[in-house]
Amino acid sequence: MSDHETVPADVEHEDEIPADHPRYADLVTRHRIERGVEKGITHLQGMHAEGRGSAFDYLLGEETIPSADAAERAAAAHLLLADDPVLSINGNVAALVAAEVVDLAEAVDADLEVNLFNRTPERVRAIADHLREHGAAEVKGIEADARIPGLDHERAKVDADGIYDADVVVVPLEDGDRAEALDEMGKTEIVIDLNPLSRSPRVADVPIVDNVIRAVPNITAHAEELADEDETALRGIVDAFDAEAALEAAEERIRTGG
Ligand code: PTJ
Repeated sequence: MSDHETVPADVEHEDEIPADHPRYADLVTRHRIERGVEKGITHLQGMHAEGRGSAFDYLLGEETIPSADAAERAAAAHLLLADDPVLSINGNVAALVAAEVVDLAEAVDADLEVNLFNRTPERVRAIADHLREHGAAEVKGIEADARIPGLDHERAKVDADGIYDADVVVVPLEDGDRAEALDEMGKTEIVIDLNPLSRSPRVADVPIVDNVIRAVPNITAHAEELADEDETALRGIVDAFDAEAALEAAEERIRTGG
């Protein structure tokens, strides 16, 4: 006999998943991704991405490790210092943390921009509507009137007054090509990715090896706590962060559990 309730065979709403289930967080995540696919927000490939991510998360202990928390604090400091920060939103991010990215955008005065690997006008619209349903006042990325140089796929399509002009960009679940191209453009990149060996966190100024579900609200919490700090204090946090050490700590945790 298990000591928790069983999960219904067909979950209509995530409230039906018993909160005391040992795999609760993972079940909620899977459910949100499935719903995202059904609503036309998430690409089918987003399910593969989530599967890969959850394997890394399992090995991390499904918690925000200290080096990730430090990265999230450094990310908050970068965003507060930025002139034109942008949060890049894809189909997985919209399905998993729509309300949370809207909160973060408000906390650091950033724009939200839809940017998709598998871009179609229908998905761009569905994601923008979904973000608005969760409180976003304005969503960029629909016009896509500029291109990231050196990229020949759909992720090159950006707004001239959005990602193209941004000084700091948060790119969760990014593909390596665009991460490198944004780096080439001289932008400060904050990448959220559970795989520390992936190319995107490796080119990031701030690699956050954590689940986007925990990372986004934690960046917001740090931003709220740091909101009254002056520029010197924020610069101190940014300068003290060591990206290489953060990647090494995450890899160590995944490989050895330590
Ligand atoms: O919505 P689109 O069309 O832009 O497509 C989005 C996906 C995610 C399908 C696309 O960007 C893609 O195929 O990405 P990859 O190459 O599979 O990379 C996704 C990375 O995110 C992998 O390194 C995963 O380990 C990681 N990942 C998956 N789920 C999470 C995650 N990282 C943080 N939190 C997660 N929940």
